[in-house]
Amino acid sequence: MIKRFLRSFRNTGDIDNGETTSIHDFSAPYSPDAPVFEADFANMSTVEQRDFFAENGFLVIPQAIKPSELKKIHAEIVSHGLTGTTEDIWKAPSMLPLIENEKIVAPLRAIFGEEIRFFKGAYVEAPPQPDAEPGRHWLHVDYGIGERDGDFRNSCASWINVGYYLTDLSPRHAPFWVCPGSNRWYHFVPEVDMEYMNDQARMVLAKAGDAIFFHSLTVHATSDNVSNEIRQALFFSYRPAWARPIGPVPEWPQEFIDKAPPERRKLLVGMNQGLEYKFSTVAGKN
Ligand SMILES: O=C(O)CCC(=O)C(=O)O
Repeated sequence: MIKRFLRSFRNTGDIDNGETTSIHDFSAPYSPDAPVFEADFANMSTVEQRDFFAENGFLVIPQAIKPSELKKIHAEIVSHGLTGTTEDIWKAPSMLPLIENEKIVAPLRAIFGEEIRFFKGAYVEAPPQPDAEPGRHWLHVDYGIGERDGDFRNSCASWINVGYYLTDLSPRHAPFWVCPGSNRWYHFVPEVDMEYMNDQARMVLAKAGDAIFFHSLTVHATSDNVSNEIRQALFFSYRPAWARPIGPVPEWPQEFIDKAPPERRKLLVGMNQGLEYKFSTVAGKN
């Protein structure tokens, strides 16, 4: 199984020949009363959110999307035919303001400083498999995924995935799993088997409209959706502006930038720029 995992991530074919697979083919059974991580996320100040994230490598932002906006997003997913896993999401207008959503941008700036960039957005749905037993997928970190295929977007020195959950998670609705504090463990290499950390993994049961931040070096996993409903989520990726990727990445189309309001535009420019850029902000503000 480890060989299959490595091959799927590395995509080199040099480990052995044969069928390709993905991290989603692995499923470690878990009991519905497996440990759930809970904290008073609703009452954290921005500084407390920053400190919680530094300590644990993840953070929940309750109600990052208002119920009225969530309703619109669900309707547009249907009317614009979003399905499976896709980055072709901007035809649905309700997706656009999520980029500069103050509920997530304020804690992102507390964590990374004023100058942040938005570099990727994707819609991901997990179809229902009500007859299956719940299973957690492979523990992994997001740093560097795609690099071997020439997609350098995940290779920034430091970045955060913001999962916007559009469905209530439960032990049967593909809960998010995380190893709290794994962002501060420096001994593992990305893309290797991390299943020995199994006993440290905790479920996080976001509600529809909540966001979960997870750092590119935080060990985490998704899981099977054994409910009767589709599990829908959006993953939006942000980095500090200084942390440019190690290879060339596409810029956002000029038209996309030109049409954006000022708050969004700031987040979309200079995808290939990094430390050489002259930043206007002062570090260590908080
Ligand atoms: O589906 C989820 O909750 C987490 C997704 C995930 O593991 C990832 O984006 O790397």
